[in-house]
Amino acid sequence: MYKDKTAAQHTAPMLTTEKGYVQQLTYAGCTSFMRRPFSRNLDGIDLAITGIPFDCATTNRPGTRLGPRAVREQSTLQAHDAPYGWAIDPFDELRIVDYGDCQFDHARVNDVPKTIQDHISGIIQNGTAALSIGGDHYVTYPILKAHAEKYGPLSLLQFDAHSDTWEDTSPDRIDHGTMFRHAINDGVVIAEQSVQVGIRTVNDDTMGVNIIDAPMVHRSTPQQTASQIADIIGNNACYLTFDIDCLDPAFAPGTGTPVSGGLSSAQAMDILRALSGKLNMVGMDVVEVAPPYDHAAITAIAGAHMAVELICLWTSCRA
Ligand SMILES: [Mn+2]
Repeated sequence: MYKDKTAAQHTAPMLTTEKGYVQQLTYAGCTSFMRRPFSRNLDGIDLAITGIPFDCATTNRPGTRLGPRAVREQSTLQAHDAPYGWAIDPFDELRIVDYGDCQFDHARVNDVPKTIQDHISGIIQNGTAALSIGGDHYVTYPILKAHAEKYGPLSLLQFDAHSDTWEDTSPDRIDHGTMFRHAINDGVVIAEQSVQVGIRTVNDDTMGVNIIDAPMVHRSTPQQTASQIADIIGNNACYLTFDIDCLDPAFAPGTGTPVSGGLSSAQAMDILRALSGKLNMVGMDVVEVAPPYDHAAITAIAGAHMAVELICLWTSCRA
């Protein structure tokens, strides 16, 4: 429901970094994430949303370079009211901006990982947290490195159909199916204190990561899954990555490598809500939304919702 605002508040919505909701027509305006102001001034900012429009590490269908723009657009559907199902309201309680996208030279692919890492380091160095919107899942690797530099070795909480720890011939390869193998070998991620949720593809070498696969999720209540996750991660600094292909293709068809048998949006949201206040979350992302294969923006809507859920979870976990 629209909150009643004065004409002045309606006409100058992008010019403030104050707390609270920004009122614009759902179908109009330039679409920042959740109508947050675009800003690169992070003084006093709690959370910055940033897009990482890179999809050159994709093994199957490309297109996630268009993900940040699509997720921003669909987030306007939620930009008027408090998120449902949470006791807290990040958009009313915190200062949150849209930091815009990571800029890189598309023709110098080998330079992109370092550019992404520096981009994220620049956001988080002075106490602002980052939520990144992909991009293919490779982007999480340099983002993890930036967070590990600040917080030390991380627990990875990964919602995904795929482990992304497959064999690789070299740590220099830029591949969205092998980067967590390298992150574990680098010491960026602690395998034993990490957990992958929703897995439904074969990889015999788990690298020691805990796996709650999709059938296990379906046989459990969301509260049981959440308490397993919380037990594994404990109080370690935790980075949450949400590959939209964790959701079943019925809920997220617009992605590079969809796999049947996945979670529903409702299951994922229930698990995230059941984790409220239970993690030491330091950063987060939503990746692999690929608009070229989407229908009626189903996947971008799911991506925007998951991003808001992650923000709520992160807020609930702040000391
Ligand atoms: Mn995946």
